[in-house]
Amino acid sequence: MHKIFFVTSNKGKFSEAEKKIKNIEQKSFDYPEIRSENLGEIVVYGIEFLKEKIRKPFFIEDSGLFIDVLNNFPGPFSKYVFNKIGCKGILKLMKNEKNRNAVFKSAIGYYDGETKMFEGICEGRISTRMSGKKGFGYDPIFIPKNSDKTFAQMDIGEKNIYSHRGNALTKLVKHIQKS
Ligand code: ITT
Repeated sequence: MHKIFFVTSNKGKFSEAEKKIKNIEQKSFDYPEIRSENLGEIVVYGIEFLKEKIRKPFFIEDSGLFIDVLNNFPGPFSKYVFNKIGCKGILKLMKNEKNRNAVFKSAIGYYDGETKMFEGICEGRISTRMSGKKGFGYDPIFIPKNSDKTFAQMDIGEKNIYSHRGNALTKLVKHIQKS
């Protein structure tokens, strides 16, 4: 079977995917990301742009952190906000806040001649301080439900069990196995 390309510039995302799908290769290729509250829409647009340019099969993934008390901010702007204010900035915004509920969401679009979408979510909370050195992005401040560790305190295998991306990847793996 052909290698599957994961089109992403994010090494952290790729390492998580590689742990679940052996036959993949990271590919860097810029594609436009539209502004939408809906991650699925962003992904579908990306696939439409890429499908004539990249050898199939390939997939892309869009994800974000949605914080309850901040009206789901930063959501689809998670990367931009992370680059501007980082985990420390989010902790500042959440200072003295009792409601720390947050959700990570992931949408994967897979193209092998037709487009298939797979979504995953991970409920959890924003910690009161940064902990852990693993992972990327908001991992040091996100504690998934049913755990007392941040994602940054977990190795990739453990994070994948809980995470939005791990969840979406499981659905993708099932699809690949049956096709
Ligand atoms: P692509 O090239 O795949 O688009 P990206 O980093 O630009 O990589 P996104 O546009 O999907 O990815 O941005 C999502 C941002 O949300 C990402 O840069 C992180 O800051 C944050 N994020 C998403 N998933 C995360 C996770 O599992 N752990 C920590 N932060 C995460």
